[in-house]
Amino acid sequence: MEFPAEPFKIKVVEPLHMSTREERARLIQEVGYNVFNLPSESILIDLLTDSGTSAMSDNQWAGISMGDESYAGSRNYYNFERTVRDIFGFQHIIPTHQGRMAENLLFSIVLKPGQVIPNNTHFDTTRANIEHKGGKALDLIIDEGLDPNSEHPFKGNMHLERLKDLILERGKEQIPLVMITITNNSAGGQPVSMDNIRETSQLCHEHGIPLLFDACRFAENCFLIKEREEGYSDKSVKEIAAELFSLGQGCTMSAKKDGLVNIGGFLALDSDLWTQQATNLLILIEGFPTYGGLAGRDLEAMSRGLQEVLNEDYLRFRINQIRYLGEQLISEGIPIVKPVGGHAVYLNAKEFLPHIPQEQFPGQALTVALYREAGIRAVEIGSLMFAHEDEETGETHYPELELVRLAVPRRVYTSMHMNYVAKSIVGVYRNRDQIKGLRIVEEPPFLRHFSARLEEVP
Ligand code: P70
Repeated sequence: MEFPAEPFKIKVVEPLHMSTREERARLIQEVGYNVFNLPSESILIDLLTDSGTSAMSDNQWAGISMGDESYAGSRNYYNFERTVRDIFGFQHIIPTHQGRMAENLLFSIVLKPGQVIPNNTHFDTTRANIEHKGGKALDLIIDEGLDPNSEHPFKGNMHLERLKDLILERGKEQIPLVMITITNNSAGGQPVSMDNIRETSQLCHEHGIPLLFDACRFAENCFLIKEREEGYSDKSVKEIAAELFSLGQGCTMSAKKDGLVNIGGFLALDSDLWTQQATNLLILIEGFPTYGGLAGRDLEAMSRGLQEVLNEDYLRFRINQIRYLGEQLISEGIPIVKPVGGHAVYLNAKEFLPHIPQEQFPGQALTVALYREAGIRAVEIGSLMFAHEDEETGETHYPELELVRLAVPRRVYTSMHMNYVAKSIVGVYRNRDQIKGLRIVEEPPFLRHFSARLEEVP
């Protein structure tokens, strides 16, 4: 196994905070067994998310000092627009403060109640934005994507036959657009192949339905295409991205991931009509079109981050660092989603904790144990995030996958930190039969995982 060396030097450091097991056990109980409620200073290694947690480069920080904070027409907007057009190729670019605002704008203008939006797998905010507007979010991933042990190289792929059946059944009147999430976050950070995107694009084109990308982790997806898909090893990641985006008509983007920034996003569209409608709404709820809820300096950092993320020495390190963590866990017999995907290692909580039934949130129970035993904050991607009641029968529908995601922030932790994480998880695995299930005490009406409170089942 290769030890991935960081292709950067460290210029500024931020101390980590140590705590004892007793302190953590008390705290996690106090916050209702929900790691979103923990103060970050009580955490040693924070793998809650790769979103907004990147370390910016000296070049980005220099850009921050070049902020043009004019209300309209900031030079940073023009730099940002040029960069996004250059990489993504879409006609119109609407900046937003983060990804979910791009989703909110998009679904506010295209979606009518009762309509459906298919995706390989919707992430939580996308699903919630669609449902909040009365639409139905459908996940149409290939079967291999739901099998944690399948080694299929593109487990994020769209199930083309199911998509075709859906289009034939509902028609374009009921499907305002089709989405593809790259990489497929809810199903293990797995990439989508160019071939699959091309076929999806053709199918959509034949039926006059636009195809849009959820592009948060586009550079990682394109790097994995370069590594795994025939015919792409000699192309640059930028060329691969250009080909990929040419197959769709727009994207939503949370630049908090592959934009290498702490805040920022955008909606990019080819359609003049949709752009006009989204811009009108943007001015009402987010900001003027040349800043869209951000400061000029944020746009500059985003523009520079989007260029830097295409650096292939960086991407090789990034993908290999996560693989390095995953392979250490595999070699110790710990059940994870295979192959290791783009931005995170996903523990398979169903196999890790076979004694905890799904209605007692095995993923959340494992997340709690990782924090209590080792000060590591992960996030549950399972029943707490996605289980829901069937509208007609009232029965609870549990997701197929019960995962705990160890999302690695970009350029933040060293490979030594990955060793610590791997060693700690091995320790938790050895004592896994001590881990208890959980039940919900309090929950909000949507996106409950962010704020629910739970207790241990004795
Ligand atoms: C994550 C965060 C955000 C996201 C995403 C995809 C594929 C849109 C968005 C929304 C959310 C999160 C989850 C658990 C813990 C903390 C944060 N994903 N599409 O970590 O983007 O957050 O900018 O509104 O993954 O995966 P935004």
